[in-house]
Parts: sequence; structure tokens; C-alpha cells
Amino acid sequence: MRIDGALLEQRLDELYKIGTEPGGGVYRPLYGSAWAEAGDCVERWMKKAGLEARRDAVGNLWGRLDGTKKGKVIVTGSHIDTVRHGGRLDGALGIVAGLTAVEALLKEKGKPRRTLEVVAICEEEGSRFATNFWGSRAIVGAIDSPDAAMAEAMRERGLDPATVASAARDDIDTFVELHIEQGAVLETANVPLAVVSAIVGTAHLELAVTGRPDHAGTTPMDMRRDALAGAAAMVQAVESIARSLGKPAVATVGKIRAEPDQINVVPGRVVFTVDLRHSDPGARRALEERTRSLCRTIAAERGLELEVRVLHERPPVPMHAEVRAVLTRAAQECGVQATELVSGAGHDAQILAARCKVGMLFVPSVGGRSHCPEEHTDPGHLELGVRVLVRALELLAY
Ligand code: HGY
Ligand code: MN
Ligand code: MN
Repeated sequence: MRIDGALLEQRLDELYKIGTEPGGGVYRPLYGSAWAEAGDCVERWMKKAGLEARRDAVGNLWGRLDGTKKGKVIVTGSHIDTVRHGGRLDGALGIVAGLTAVEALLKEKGKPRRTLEVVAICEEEGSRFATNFWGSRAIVGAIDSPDAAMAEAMRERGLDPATVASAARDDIDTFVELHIEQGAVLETANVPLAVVSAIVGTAHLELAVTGRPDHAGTTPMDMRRDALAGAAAMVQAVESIARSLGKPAVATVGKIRAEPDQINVVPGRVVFTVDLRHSDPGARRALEERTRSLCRTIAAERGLELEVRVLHERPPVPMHAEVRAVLTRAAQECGVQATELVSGAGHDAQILAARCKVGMLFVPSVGGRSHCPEEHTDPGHLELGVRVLVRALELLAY
């Protein structure tokens, strides 16, 4: 089926204008004004495409095309929020592609047998509140009441925090998502498309190191309990543990805050985060255990206190065999031999897998760059991804 590649690019450009940040890229944090504007834009597109648009209790935006038969629905889409200085494609592609695909199917094939829905999931990235996968966890009925800050932000968008449970759905049969790879495997192998086999397991930890604030000029080196010097040793340890475990283990310290954050005061307290990932559950646990143990040793050697808090922990999730088969077949019918790939990035599909069959397609990321303004995919690859998505949705819903 023919895809309007120019329209695809134009819509991606339009979304990329919403939430531009000084310094480059976009930032559309959950319930912020750019987030709302982007949602309104997608809602207009949905309506124009002939879909029935609605928002659920947490602000996920759904565009529905009723099927001729009753039964569970087929869903495609992605998240509308972004990281800080986010790129043009992470999340946006899956929404624009889903919409473009369903629109093309409606035009060419008419009404589907099974109901098709396009979803713009309200939050996946965890870039504003101390939570992530807020939208998809709401869909599978796995969120608690929002905390005070989140509840306030919801009210500002006209959403009632008391009703979040009503966003849960049990009528989804299959969820498929087109996403950029966000790494360089496909580009390096010169392969234009991948069917995702599994999504890695992730642990997000927060480590709080407590020492003692002291005068930077009068406190001799052997009388200090410098929380930041200790945290620095821990950051090095985190990196070396992941390196020594070998691929695909990865570990990242992405946030760090020192107190009192003064040039002439020995830091008394440091809080930092650790993001640990591995596709094997045992190796993921080993990564975490070694991190905890080495950081404890470093703290003890330096007379520091250490508290470790698990922010969230998500196991590796395999994609559903049936959906993988449909995606592989769709790729073949579009003339492509797709490769199989484990996703190192987290995706809504890993959460939705608790309630429905899930599958994902990846297109190459130029230079493997993502979560930055340089995020780019060859337009031909984007178009191919959408064509395969169209065929897969056709196989699933017509
Ligand atoms: O962090 C992740 O893997 C995703 O991009 N949210
Ligand atoms: Mn992301
Ligand atoms: Mn994403």
C-alpha cells in the first residue's frame, strides 16, 4: 500500500515544533503546556482522519475506528512525552506512524473487521515526576493514586486524579508500536528494519550518601567525610561493574545532587541515581547486587552512610510470539528480511504485555543517536517502517 511519506515527515515536523527548548530539541513533560498542545494537535489529526477521539482519566489520547465485528481491539501508537532536549522521533514516530497507517487502511480498505485504535500515551519517559510508564501502567490498571504534585498537575489539565483507575482496559487484544532503534545495531549491520524479540529489564536505584559538611579550608584531608568524593568513587564503581559484566549490561548515573552545593564547603550529602539494564534476569540482578555491595564497601571505607532506594524495577519482557510472526511476515511481504533485536530502551509495550499481546518494529537511528536533538532516521526507512506497520495492522484487523 502507498504511504504518503511527505505527510509523515510534515506531521513529525509539526510535532517537533511543539515544546522547543533553548539549547536544542524539545521537552514535552507530562501535563505541561507543550504536552497539552501536542495532544491537541494529534487529536485534530485523528478527527480529520475519521477516527473518534477521546481522552482517558490520565490523559492518554485514543483515536478509534470501529470494526464491523465485536471483540477485542488492535492498538498501535506510542508516547507523546519526551525527555529534556528530546529528539524528533522518540515516541512521536509511533503516534504519527500509527495514525498514518490507520488512515491509509481506512482509505484503501474501508472499515476493518476488528476495531483499530491509535493511542498517544500520555507519559513514558519519567522526565517530570518520580514515576514512568504512567500512561501504559494506567491502561493495565497498575497505578496508585497520584501524589500531590502529580494530582495538582492533572487538575490543571482538567483531569480528576480520583478517577485514574477508570483508564484501565481489558479489551485490547494486540498492541504494536513502531519506534526508532535508538542504538546503532541496525545501521552498522546495514539492515533497514528489526522485529523486537524482547525488552531489557531495568532497575532504577537512588543512592543517598551522607558524610559531614565541613569548612573546605580548615578541615584536613584525613578528617573529612566527603560525601561527593565517596559518591564519585561509587560512580566509577558502577561503570566498572557494567564493563566487567560485559555486553549487554549497561549502567548509568544520570542524576547527581550535592549538598550544600557550595564552593567552599565539604559536601555533606549526595543523592544520585543509577539505571541498570540487562536482557537476562539473573544478570540484571547480579548487576544490582554487585553495585550495592561495592558501594557499601566504598561507604564503609570512607566513614559514610549509604541508603539505597529502589525507585522501580522492571523485568525483561519478551514480545509475543504471534505478534512477532505477524510483523516478520508483514516485513517479508514488503520485501524486507527483518532482523531480530533486543531493545535496550524501555517501551510501553513492556508494560502493556501484562494485559495483551505486544510487538514492536524498529527502524535504524542514524549514528545510533537518541534522547538528543540529533535523533534522525532516513526518510526511506521511516516510510518502510510505516508500510510494514500498515501490512501488520491489515493482517491483524482486516
Ligand atoms: O529510558 C528508556 O529506556 C526509555 O527511553 N524511556
Ligand atoms: Mn525515550
Ligand atoms: Mn520511546
